[in-house]
Amino acid sequence: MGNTDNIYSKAVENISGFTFDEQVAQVFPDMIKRSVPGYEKIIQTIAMITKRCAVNNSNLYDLGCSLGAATLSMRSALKETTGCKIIAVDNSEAMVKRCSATIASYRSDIPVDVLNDDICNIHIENASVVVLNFTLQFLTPEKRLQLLRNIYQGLRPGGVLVLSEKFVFDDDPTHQLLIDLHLDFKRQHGYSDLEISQKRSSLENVLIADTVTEHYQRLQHAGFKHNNLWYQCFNFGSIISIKEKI
Ligand code: GEK
Repeated sequence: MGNTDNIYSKAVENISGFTFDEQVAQVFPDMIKRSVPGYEKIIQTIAMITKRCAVNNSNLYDLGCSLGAATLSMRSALKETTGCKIIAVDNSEAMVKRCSATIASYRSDIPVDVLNDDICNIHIENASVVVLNFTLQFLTPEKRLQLLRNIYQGLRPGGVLVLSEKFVFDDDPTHQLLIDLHLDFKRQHGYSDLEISQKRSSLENVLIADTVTEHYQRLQHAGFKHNNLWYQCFNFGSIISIKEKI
Protein backbone atom coordinates (compact mmCIF):
# COMPACT_ATOMS: atom_id res chain seq x y z
CA MET A 1 0.00 0.00 0.00
CA GLY A 2 1.30 3.49 -0.84
CA ASN A 3 1.16 6.56 1.38
CA THR A 4 -1.96 8.73 1.56
CA ASP A 5 -1.68 12.34 0.42
CA ASN A 6 -2.48 14.69 3.32
CA ILE A 7 0.03 17.41 2.42
CA TYR A 8 -2.58 20.21 2.40
CA SER A 9 -4.86 18.84 5.11
CA LYS A 10 -3.77 21.39 7.76
CA ALA A 11 -4.25 25.13 7.30
CA VAL A 12 -1.00 26.86 6.25
CA GLU A 13 -0.49 30.61 6.50
CA ASN A 14 1.64 31.17 3.42
CA ILE A 15 1.19 28.61 0.69
CA SER A 16 4.36 28.27 -1.35
CA GLY A 17 4.51 27.27 -5.02
CA PHE A 18 4.07 23.54 -5.64
CA THR A 19 7.31 21.58 -6.10
CA PHE A 20 7.94 17.90 -6.77
CA ASP A 21 9.99 17.35 -3.61
CA GLU A 22 10.49 14.32 -1.34
CA GLN A 23 7.19 14.93 0.47
CA VAL A 24 5.27 14.88 -2.85
CA ALA A 25 7.24 11.91 -4.22
CA GLN A 26 6.29 9.87 -1.13
CA VAL A 27 2.54 10.23 -1.73
CA PHE A 28 2.57 10.72 -5.51
CA PRO A 29 0.67 7.59 -6.68
CA ASP A 30 -2.19 8.39 -4.26
CA MET A 31 -2.14 12.12 -5.11
CA ILE A 32 -2.32 11.71 -8.88
CA LYS A 33 -5.05 9.03 -8.83
CA ARG A 34 -7.25 11.14 -6.52
CA SER A 35 -6.57 14.40 -8.42
CA VAL A 36 -6.55 13.55 -12.12
CA PRO A 37 -9.74 12.04 -13.53
CA GLY A 38 -8.86 9.32 -16.02
CA TYR A 39 -5.22 8.98 -14.94
CA GLU A 40 -5.35 5.19 -14.60
CA LYS A 41 -7.23 4.81 -17.90
CA ILE A 42 -4.57 6.88 -19.65
CA ILE A 43 -1.73 4.85 -18.11
CA GLN A 44 -3.39 1.58 -19.21
CA THR A 45 -4.01 2.91 -22.72
CA ILE A 46 -0.36 3.98 -23.09
CA ALA A 47 0.40 0.23 -23.11
CA MET A 48 -2.10 -0.32 -25.95
CA ILE A 49 -0.69 2.60 -27.95
CA THR A 50 2.84 1.29 -27.38
CA LYS A 51 1.91 -2.21 -28.51
CA ARG A 52 0.60 -0.82 -31.79
CA CYS A 53 3.13 1.96 -32.46
CA ALA A 54 6.51 0.88 -31.06
CA VAL A 55 8.84 -0.55 -33.71
CA ASN A 56 11.97 -2.70 -33.37
CA ASN A 57 15.26 -0.93 -32.64
CA SER A 58 13.66 2.36 -31.61
CA ASN A 59 13.61 4.56 -28.49
CA LEU A 60 10.59 5.36 -26.33
CA TYR A 61 10.58 8.44 -24.10
CA ASP A 62 8.68 9.17 -20.88
CA LEU A 63 9.23 12.91 -20.35
CA GLY A 64 8.40 14.04 -16.80
CA CYS A 65 8.25 10.42 -15.69
CA SER A 66 7.64 11.01 -11.93
CA LEU A 67 7.65 7.49 -10.47
CA GLY A 68 7.63 5.79 -13.87
CA ALA A 69 3.99 4.68 -14.24
CA ALA A 70 3.99 5.37 -18.01
CA THR A 71 7.43 3.76 -18.38
CA LEU A 72 6.19 0.56 -16.73
CA SER A 73 3.08 0.63 -18.91
CA MET A 74 5.18 1.01 -22.08
CA ARG A 75 7.63 -1.65 -20.96
CA SER A 76 4.82 -4.15 -20.36
CA ALA A 77 3.80 -3.72 -24.01
CA LEU A 78 7.23 -4.24 -25.58
CA LYS A 79 7.41 -8.01 -25.20
CA GLU A 80 7.18 -8.67 -28.95
CA THR A 81 9.75 -6.06 -30.02
CA THR A 82 13.53 -6.30 -30.15
CA GLY A 83 16.16 -3.63 -29.64
CA CYS A 84 13.89 -1.08 -27.93
CA LYS A 85 15.02 1.18 -25.11
CA ILE A 86 12.99 3.48 -22.83
CA ILE A 87 14.41 6.81 -21.69
CA ALA A 88 12.57 8.21 -18.63
CA VAL A 89 13.40 11.79 -17.61
CA ASP A 90 12.46 13.97 -14.65
CA ASN A 91 14.12 17.01 -13.10
CA SER A 92 12.99 16.10 -9.56
CA GLU A 93 15.74 14.18 -7.79
CA ALA A 94 13.24 12.74 -5.30
CA MET A 95 11.10 11.36 -8.14
CA VAL A 96 14.05 9.96 -10.09
CA LYS A 97 15.46 8.11 -7.06
CA ARG A 98 12.15 6.40 -6.38
CA CYS A 99 11.50 5.83 -10.08
CA SER A 100 14.85 4.05 -10.56
CA ALA A 101 14.21 1.84 -7.52
CA THR A 102 10.70 0.92 -8.69
CA ILE A 103 11.80 0.11 -12.22
CA ALA A 104 14.72 -1.99 -11.00
CA SER A 105 12.38 -3.99 -8.76
CA TYR A 106 10.50 -5.45 -11.77
CA ARG A 107 12.33 -7.99 -13.93
CA SER A 108 12.49 -7.19 -17.63
CA ASP A 109 14.89 -7.47 -20.56
CA ILE A 110 13.88 -4.04 -21.91
CA PRO A 111 16.52 -1.48 -20.87
CA VAL A 112 15.35 1.73 -19.17
CA ASP A 113 17.60 4.77 -18.65
CA VAL A 114 16.24 7.01 -15.88
CA LEU A 115 17.73 10.48 -16.21
CA ASN A 116 17.61 13.30 -13.67
CA ASP A 117 17.46 16.20 -16.10
CA ASP A 118 15.29 18.94 -17.55
CA ILE A 119 13.27 17.53 -20.44
CA CYS A 120 14.25 20.63 -22.44
CA ASN A 121 17.89 19.42 -22.41
CA ILE A 122 17.14 15.98 -23.82
CA HIS A 123 18.04 15.11 -27.40
CA ILE A 124 15.21 13.00 -28.78
CA GLU A 125 16.27 10.55 -31.47
CA ASN A 126 14.96 7.49 -33.31
CA ALA A 127 11.73 7.65 -31.28
CA SER A 128 8.64 5.57 -32.03
CA VAL A 129 6.63 6.65 -28.95
CA VAL A 130 7.02 9.79 -26.82
CA VAL A 131 4.88 10.32 -23.72
CA LEU A 132 4.30 13.70 -22.09
CA ASN A 133 1.80 12.60 -19.44
CA PHE A 134 0.74 15.76 -17.57
CA THR A 135 4.18 17.38 -17.86
CA LEU A 136 4.02 20.05 -20.60
CA GLN A 137 1.69 22.10 -18.36
CA PHE A 138 4.57 22.61 -15.89
CA LEU A 139 6.93 24.17 -18.45
CA THR A 140 6.88 27.93 -18.87
CA PRO A 141 4.73 28.67 -21.96
CA GLU A 142 7.80 29.95 -23.91
CA LYS A 143 9.52 26.57 -23.64
CA ARG A 144 6.61 24.44 -24.82
CA LEU A 145 6.93 24.96 -28.58
CA GLN A 146 10.68 24.25 -28.62
CA LEU A 147 10.17 21.00 -26.72
CA LEU A 148 7.46 19.88 -29.16
CA ARG A 149 9.77 20.78 -32.08
CA ASN A 150 12.51 18.61 -30.55
CA ILE A 151 10.04 15.76 -30.16
CA TYR A 152 8.77 16.11 -33.74
CA GLN A 153 12.35 16.15 -35.10
CA GLY A 154 13.30 13.09 -33.02
CA LEU A 155 10.29 10.96 -33.94
CA ARG A 156 10.59 8.42 -36.72
CA PRO A 157 8.05 8.66 -39.56
CA GLY A 158 4.80 7.14 -38.21
CA GLY A 159 5.94 7.76 -34.61
CA VAL A 160 3.48 9.10 -32.03
CA LEU A 161 3.36 11.60 -29.19
CA VAL A 162 0.89 11.06 -26.33
CA LEU A 163 0.24 14.48 -24.76
CA SER A 164 -1.96 14.43 -21.64
CA GLU A 165 -2.86 17.74 -20.01
CA LYS A 166 -5.25 19.69 -17.83
CA PHE A 167 -7.27 22.01 -20.08
CA VAL A 168 -9.02 25.36 -19.83
CA PHE A 169 -11.98 26.27 -22.05
CA ASP A 170 -12.86 29.50 -23.90
CA ASP A 171 -16.56 28.99 -23.32
CA ASP A 172 -17.24 30.22 -19.76
CA PRO A 173 -20.21 28.00 -18.77
CA THR A 174 -18.38 24.91 -20.07
CA HIS A 175 -15.19 25.92 -18.27
CA GLN A 176 -17.01 26.47 -14.97
CA LEU A 177 -19.02 23.24 -15.15
CA LEU A 178 -16.00 21.07 -15.99
CA ILE A 179 -13.98 22.68 -13.17
CA ASP A 180 -16.86 22.08 -10.73
CA LEU A 181 -17.07 18.44 -11.84
CA HIS A 182 -13.34 18.09 -11.23
CA LEU A 183 -13.77 19.53 -7.72
CA ASP A 184 -16.60 17.03 -7.10
CA PHE A 185 -14.25 14.26 -8.28
CA LYS A 186 -11.64 15.38 -5.72
CA ARG A 187 -14.27 15.56 -2.93
CA GLN A 188 -15.49 12.08 -3.88
CA HIS A 189 -11.91 10.90 -3.45
CA GLY A 190 -11.74 12.24 0.09
CA TYR A 191 -10.11 15.66 -0.32
CA SER A 192 -11.58 18.36 1.95
CA ASP A 193 -12.43 21.85 0.69
CA LEU A 194 -9.40 23.15 2.65
CA GLU A 195 -7.06 20.69 0.92
CA ILE A 196 -8.57 21.52 -2.47
CA SER A 197 -8.23 25.27 -2.02
CA GLN A 198 -4.68 25.15 -0.59
CA LYS A 199 -3.53 22.86 -3.41
CA ARG A 200 -5.15 25.20 -5.95
CA SER A 201 -3.20 28.18 -4.51
CA SER A 202 0.07 26.25 -4.57
CA LEU A 203 -0.42 25.32 -8.24
CA GLU A 204 -1.23 28.89 -9.31
CA ASN A 205 1.49 30.11 -11.72
CA VAL A 206 3.10 26.63 -11.56
CA LEU A 207 0.59 24.66 -13.65
CA ILE A 208 -0.49 26.81 -16.60
CA ALA A 209 -3.18 25.06 -18.64
CA ASP A 210 -3.97 25.76 -22.31
CA THR A 211 -7.14 25.22 -24.33
CA VAL A 212 -7.33 22.20 -26.63
CA THR A 213 -7.21 24.64 -29.59
CA GLU A 214 -3.97 26.20 -28.27
CA HIS A 215 -2.48 22.69 -28.04
CA TYR A 216 -3.48 21.85 -31.61
CA GLN A 217 -2.02 25.14 -32.88
CA ARG A 218 1.27 24.61 -31.05
CA LEU A 219 1.52 20.99 -32.22
CA GLN A 220 0.97 22.17 -35.80
CA HIS A 221 3.69 24.81 -35.45
CA ALA A 222 6.00 22.09 -34.19
CA GLY A 223 5.32 20.08 -37.37
CA PHE A 224 2.55 17.66 -36.34
CA LYS A 225 -0.25 17.51 -38.94
CA HIS A 226 -2.31 14.74 -37.33
CA ASN A 227 -3.56 15.66 -33.87
CA ASN A 228 -6.67 14.50 -32.04
CA LEU A 229 -8.03 14.03 -28.54
CA TRP A 230 -8.35 10.32 -27.88
CA TYR A 231 -9.57 10.75 -24.28
CA GLN A 232 -11.21 13.40 -22.15
CA CYS A 233 -12.74 13.43 -18.68
CA PHE A 234 -13.90 16.86 -17.47
CA ASN A 235 -10.98 19.31 -17.80
CA PHE A 236 -8.33 16.62 -18.27
CA GLY A 237 -7.51 14.77 -21.44
CA SER A 238 -4.99 13.27 -23.79
CA ILE A 239 -4.09 14.11 -27.38
CA ILE A 240 -2.40 11.75 -29.80
CA SER A 241 -0.16 13.33 -32.44
CA ILE A 242 1.22 11.29 -35.32
CA LYS A 243 4.25 12.13 -37.43
CA GLU A 244 3.42 11.43 -41.04
CA LYS A 245 4.93 8.40 -42.75
CA ILE A 246 7.15 9.16 -45.72
C1 GEK B 1 2.95 9.94 -14.72
N1 GEK B 1 4.14 11.49 -16.19
O1 GEK B 1 2.81 9.40 -13.61
N2 GEK B 1 11.96 18.61 -16.81
C2 GEK B 1 11.77 17.36 -16.32
N3 GEK B 1 10.72 17.03 -15.53
C3 GEK B 1 9.83 17.99 -15.24
C4 GEK B 1 9.97 19.30 -15.71
C5 GEK B 1 11.08 19.60 -16.53
N4 GEK B 1 11.28 20.82 -17.04
N5 GEK B 1 8.92 20.03 -15.24
C6 GEK B 1 8.17 19.20 -14.50
N6 GEK B 1 8.71 17.97 -14.48
C7 GEK B 1 3.82 11.17 -14.79
C8 GEK B 1 3.16 12.32 -14.09
S1 GEK B 1 3.69 14.81 -12.99
C9 GEK B 1 2.10 15.44 -13.26
C10 GEK B 1 3.84 13.64 -14.32
C11 GEK B 1 1.41 16.00 -12.05
C12 GEK B 1 8.21 16.76 -13.83
C13 GEK B 1 7.91 16.91 -12.34
O2 GEK B 1 9.06 16.77 -11.55
C14 GEK B 1 6.89 15.81 -12.12
O3 GEK B 1 7.49 14.61 -11.69
C15 GEK B 1 6.23 15.63 -13.50
O4 GEK B 1 6.98 16.43 -14.41
C16 GEK B 1 4.78 16.04 -13.57
O5 GEK B 1 2.45 9.53 -15.78
O6 GEK B 1 1.92 15.90 -10.94
O7 GEK B 1 0.28 16.59 -12.29
